[in-house]
Formats: sequence, structure tokens, C-alpha cells
Amino acid sequence: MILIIEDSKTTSNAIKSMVQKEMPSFKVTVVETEKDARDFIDLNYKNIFIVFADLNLPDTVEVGDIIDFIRKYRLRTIVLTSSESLILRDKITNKLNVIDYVIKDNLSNIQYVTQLAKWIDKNLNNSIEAIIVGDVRLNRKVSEAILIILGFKTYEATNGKEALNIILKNQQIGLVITELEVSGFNGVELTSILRKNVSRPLIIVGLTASRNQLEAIKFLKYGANDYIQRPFSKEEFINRVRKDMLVLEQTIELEERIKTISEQKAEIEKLANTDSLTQLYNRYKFNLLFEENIYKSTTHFSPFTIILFDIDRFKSINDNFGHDVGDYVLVELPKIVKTKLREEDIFARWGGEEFVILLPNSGIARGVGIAEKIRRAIEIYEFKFVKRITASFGVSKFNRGDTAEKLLKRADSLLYKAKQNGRNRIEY
Ligand code: GH3
Ligand code: MG
Ligand code: MG
Repeated sequence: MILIIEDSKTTSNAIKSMVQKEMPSFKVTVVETEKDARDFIDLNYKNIFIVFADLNLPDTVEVGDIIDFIRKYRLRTIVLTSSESLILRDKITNKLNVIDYVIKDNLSNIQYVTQLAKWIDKNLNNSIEAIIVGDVRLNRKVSEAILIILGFKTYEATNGKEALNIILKNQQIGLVITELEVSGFNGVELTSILRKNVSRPLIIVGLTASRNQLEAIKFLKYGANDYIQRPFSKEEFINRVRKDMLVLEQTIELEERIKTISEQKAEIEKLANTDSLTQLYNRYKFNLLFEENIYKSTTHFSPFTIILFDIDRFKSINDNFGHDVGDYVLVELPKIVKTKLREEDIFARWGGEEFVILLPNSGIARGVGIAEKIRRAIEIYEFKFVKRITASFGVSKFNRGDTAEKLLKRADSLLYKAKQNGRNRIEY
């Protein structure tokens, strides 16, 4: 829930409609006096996400009382004021629970704080964590207080080594706020170590009181995203962190998009190269690898051999047992064949019930040997339904000067010859 404490209807309506537009999941409640505000908060503080609070209400005794009351409940507060007085601004925004102030009736100002509230809500929902690195406890506490109202869960580390351990252990840490000088490491060392050891997107922001520009620039050079010069105002700190974190969000989004695209690409590639029934390479992929091997063989003088084989009388399997049983044989047969091949051998479905194997670094002897092993393995395998089947083979070695077509034609003629000579045999 979002609470608006404001006696001017014009102002509360402007804020309410902006909030409802930007953060539609939140219920908005408006109260007009301090008394109503106190009563409402006493009862509902657990459900309040953020309070917009006017400082001058009809029953206000002392300006700022209401802020102190809200602070007791640790509720995030945005102050509504009608003047941009610096004194007021410092006095109010220095309070721990105050995130920012708004000049009433300035619509773009209202829009700005609403966006800020929306961002804080997102931080809480995404459970983004931050680590604060520095020797001085008080300095860490200043950063911590701001980061907590911004919706971060925080860790603290007093030196670089400790910081590195915590960051490596906690994957949700997306933001590192580090002093430029810390014992053990300095911020520059820590940054470069983090960049080397953490692959996930990480925003690193440095804090320094030193006016040493060179050191700060070195810090950026080693991979920091930003640095903040002391003394800084809460407004500056918040806006720098917010801007830096936007980079993180965009990086994560971009990485996710790249991942999806490369997954899609791999899927498309697989589809383009694979025979859908047998999951073997298809003819298209085989031809690519065939050309590659011809090139390799020509430049490295390494031999290769191809085996073309075709199931005998496959048509009768379809005729006698049905097309589905024919399909089953086409899926089952490659499993037998693969047990006789090495990792680097290329095995593809050439078409129909015809298969092709390319054996890199193999002469005719290995080609014939493998073909014989496969022939034998098929012959003795007991297929479901059809029991025994056989296949015929043509084996041919690549000769210098061969084109893919020429070599295949030779293998095909040999396969034809094997069929002519009685099937279930090898010709080479
Ligand atoms: P041969 O011993 O001379 O090779 O005789 P065959 O019957 O095996 O040869 P033919 O070329 O006459 O028949 C091949 C059959 O394979 C014809 C075709 O319907 C069938 N076929 C081709 N692709 C598939 C497929 O994906 N699934 C099934 N079930 N059958 C297929
Ligand atoms: Mg056949
Ligand atoms: Mg055939």
C-alpha cells in the first residue's frame, strides 16, 4: 500500500493518479491530518510500502514531527514541500528514512519520485543484493542506510579479500560499493580481481574522499562503472547508483536475449543438418562434411574411404509389416551400425533405406573391414516383427582428383554390383 499524507486535494490527486498509473498493483490511501496519519500508520504500518508526507498539515505543531513519527516505523518516505529551501532540504533529506522530497504541483517532480518508488519496488522484488567495502564503519553505515531504503539487501566487508569471498559466495550480489582505499587490497586491485573472477554482470562503484583524479580514473580503467566523490549528498548517491544499476539491468537483459538467440540458432542448425526419422546427419550435412574431407585429404595427403549401403528388399518389409515397422527398422539399424564406428566417422542417411559412412584417415582395408563388421552385425541382429534383414555395400577410397560426385558414383556402382551378385555382400 502507498500512503499519501496531504491536506491539499489538488496535490494528493496529482500524486495518486501518477502512482496508480505507474504502480497499478498498489492500493493508495490518502489522509489529510497528522492525527489521521498517526492512527492509520499505527494500524497498517506492516502493509505500507512508501509514504508521501506533507510537512504542513492543519494540525501540525512542529514541522518535521510527522517525519520523526514515520521514522519510528522505518517506513520509506518522500517529503512533499512547497519550497526548495536548502535548509529545509538538508534538514529533511538527512533523516534516515527519507528518500527524497517533491516540490508540490510540479508534475515532472512527482513523476520522478514515482519512478524512484517503482525502482525500489523492483529492487525488493528482484532481491538484488549489494556489498559495501571499506575500513571505516561509519562510512559503511551511511552507504548501507541509503542502500536499504533503496530496496537492496546489504553485506559489509572491511577488506578486499573478505569482499571477494562474499561476492563469490552470493550470486545475488549485483552491486559493489567500495572505498578506493581499503586494507588488504585497494579498490583498484579489488576491481580488477573481481573482473577476472566474476563472470556475471556486476556493478562496481567507488567512493573516495581523495581529490586524486588519477587514482579515480585508474579505477574506471580497471573496470569500475562509476565513482562518487566525498562529500556526497544522498540525492547524488541515489541517482548515481540508480543510473549505474540501469546498466546492470540492461546487461542482464541483453545477455538473456543473446542466449535465446544462440539457442534458437543451434536448434535451427540441428534441424537443418539432421534427418528427422533417424536423427542421423542428412544428405545436406553429409555433403558439407564430404567436401571438407576432400579438401583436407588433398592438402594433408590423408586418405579417406566411403561406404554406401542399402537395406535389401526393404520394400517387402513395408509391404508385409506396414510402413511403421519399416520406420522402426530404419531407426533401429543405425544403432547397430554406430557400435562399429569411431567418434570421428561420419554417418548419414543418404535417402530412403540407403546410408553413407565416411571414414576419415582410412584406406580401403579399413573401409572393407568396417563394412564387413556392419554387414555381419546386421545379418545376425534380431529385429522385432521382421526378424532378420540384410544389407548390401559398396566401398570406395578417395583418389586424388576425385570430386564428391565421382567418388559417390563409384560407390553406387559397387553397391549396384553387390545387389546384382546376390545381396548381403560387399563390393570394393
Ligand atoms: P533392393 O534390395 O534392391 O534395395 O530392394 P528394395 O525393396 O530395398 O529397394 P526399393 O528401392 O525397390 O524400395 C525401397 C523402399 O523403401 C521404397 C520406399 O517406399 C521405402 N522407403 C523409403 N523411405 C522410407 C521411409 O522413410 N520409411 C519407410 N517405411 N519406407 C521407406
Ligand atoms: Mg533397398
Ligand atoms: Mg534403395
